Amino acid sequence: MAKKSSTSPLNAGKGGEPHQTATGKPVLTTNQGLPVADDQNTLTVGPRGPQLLEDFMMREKITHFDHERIPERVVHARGYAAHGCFQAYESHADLTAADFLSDPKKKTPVFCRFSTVAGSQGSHDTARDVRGFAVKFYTEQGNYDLVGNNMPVFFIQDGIKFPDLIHSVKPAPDRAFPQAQSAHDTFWDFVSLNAEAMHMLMWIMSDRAIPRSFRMMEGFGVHTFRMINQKGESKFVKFHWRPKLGTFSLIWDEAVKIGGADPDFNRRDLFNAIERGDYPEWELSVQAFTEEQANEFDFDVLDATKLIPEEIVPLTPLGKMVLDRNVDNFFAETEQVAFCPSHVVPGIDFSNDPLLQGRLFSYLDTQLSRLGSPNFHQIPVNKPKCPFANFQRDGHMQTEVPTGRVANEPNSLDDGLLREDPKRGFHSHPSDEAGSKLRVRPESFADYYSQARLFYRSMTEPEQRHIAAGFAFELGKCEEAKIRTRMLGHLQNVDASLADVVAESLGMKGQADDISPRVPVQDVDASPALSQYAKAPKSIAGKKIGVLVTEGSDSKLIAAIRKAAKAEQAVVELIAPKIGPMKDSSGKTVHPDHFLSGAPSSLFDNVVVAPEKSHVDALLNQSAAIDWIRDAFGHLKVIGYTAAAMPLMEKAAVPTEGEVGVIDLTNAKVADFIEQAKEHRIWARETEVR
Ligand code: HDE
Repeated sequence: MAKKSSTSPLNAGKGGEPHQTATGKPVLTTNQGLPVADDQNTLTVGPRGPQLLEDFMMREKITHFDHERIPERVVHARGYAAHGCFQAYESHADLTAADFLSDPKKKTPVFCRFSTVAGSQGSHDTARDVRGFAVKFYTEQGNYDLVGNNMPVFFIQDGIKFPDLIHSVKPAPDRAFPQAQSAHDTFWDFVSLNAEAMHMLMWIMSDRAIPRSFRMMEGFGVHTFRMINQKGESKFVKFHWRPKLGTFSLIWDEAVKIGGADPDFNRRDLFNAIERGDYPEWELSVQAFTEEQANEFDFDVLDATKLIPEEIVPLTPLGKMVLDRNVDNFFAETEQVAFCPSHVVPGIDFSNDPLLQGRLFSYLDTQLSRLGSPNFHQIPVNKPKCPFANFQRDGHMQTEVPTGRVANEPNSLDDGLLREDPKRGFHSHPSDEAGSKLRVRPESFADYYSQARLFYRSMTEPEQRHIAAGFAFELGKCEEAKIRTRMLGHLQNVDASLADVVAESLGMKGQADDISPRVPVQDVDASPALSQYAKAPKSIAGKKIGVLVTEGSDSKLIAAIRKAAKAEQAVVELIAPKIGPMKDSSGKTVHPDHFLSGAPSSLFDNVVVAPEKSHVDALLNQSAAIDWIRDAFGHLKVIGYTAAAMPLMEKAAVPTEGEVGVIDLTNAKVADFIEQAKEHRIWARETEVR
């Protein structure tokens, strides 16, 4: 549907215009610029004879093809990105010397990549997983990478455990499955032996792990960072991204079905939104707090398994990011972008969070093996947009041509070039550090359950149901009973009612291991800000209404739905039994967006069933049509229907009499449908259908 402007495939050499054919078309050349006369046939001896090794053009082409792939990212392999821009609302110079945050007039280009963690590049978008949320700010003081996730905490407290965590969630090394899933023994064995994972497990079993759209996802820097102003005054900060559209998620059954129907669901959604000019936006905020405040908290801010409830430290909005341009080439940009948490600018510094410190090593290291050269910063997407220069030289794929006799510093031979600037340069915050060399976990990191409890108890009822169902589903996939009983033991420490529901679902009541928390579990006050549904905007902006139509469907109704949706910045797509053009009731030609069997209702946020009467019999015999309606009901969508659709509704066993969110469009106005759709889902229906 979306039109991406076609771009030139040419790599015209510096200053060179491509050769042209007699018809004015650019000429195909080899990588050396040699015009190619025949790209269809290999050089052979006679028309049916052996091929010649001499065919350098064929060898160049095949050799290049053979080397097209680079290692995929060891984690976050599957991702999707876009370009955009960040602008501060006002000067935050009191907080940080970072100039992109201190000048509200400055528009800083950004490149933002979203990703799943566990699956390989070809896995599906809707896997239950953390989503990466990585932003590269091309500031005038150098590139700043904020490499975060869509959840504010992490599984482990120390980077040395990261390879174990990732090995446990990746496919088992002997059998190479399951792909893109945490629902298996190795993962649950590992996390159940690492109680520090409990808080993150709550998030990963929650709806946050199956976002409706990248555009509807929060982002978090996770670690505690520092901000330092020009005067050298420092505060700790936690970064937050808030989507303008609100935070929304899929339902698990929907996510599973979308995984088959459209494995590219999230990336297609982002691409299409940007192509149609519906640019996604996020607000960047920080929770800023002093070291003295940090010392008062009953958790350690250096522990990445803990968050700071907004009720304790509210968010300070800093500015806005808008993504408004899709990449021109996926490999060149999205695949080759190299994020490193160590890419900071003056005014932003690290804390001693041991997980963050581990990351400071890992990302640069991984880029070297992934991109193959310490010159990866020269790849256009990684290149700073401000001037950069130093005496680092040579290496694989050096594409710059550094000039001059001198490549060392200090020097007295090359006066006038490249000197440090203590005023503008980066200074680490001079914090006092002293102590013995140790391999220990701080005692202040020992409370593994209180914030898991805080998260669970801050959820609305549907959110709690989904968390319990998530645990039951995943543990139900574990073959080893000892893993399930161990996890049930942990859940007892988090919340006994949650543990009971999960145990009941698994048929394992009374089988929890007895696990003693290292420190007493606290009953902390709930943090309503953690619930995505409690604060969900009543809006269908950015969402999709799917309308099931046939030949002769009511043109006025379709037009009314389109008009109402447009006013709310939502999208309407028509789904028909045949993809070819058809006529609506006014005789106008309509081009459906989807072919029914390829577009289950799980792809849409809300649906309308609007067939023309004489085509209903044919639909009654199509399971795709009946499943379409039944699933929409099961996925708690608002369903609009016409009188003609009644036999379909009956066959799908969807109640129509007095059922909330099931709306007869012959009696009600489309406006009522839209108003109900703004609720996102009819949660009250959930206990009836599941
Ligand atoms: Fe990463 N992580 N990570 N991670 N991470 C990578 O770097 C690593 C962690 C995150 O779109 C890798 O370029 C270690 C937390 C994102 O390109 C690698 C530890 C958070 C992305 C790596 C962590 C993240 C990565 C793989 C524990 C949220 C994708 C490819 C100390 C704050 C960036 C690459 C993109 C990617 C290591 C933990 C976010 C191997 C060792 C916590 C969004 O370097």
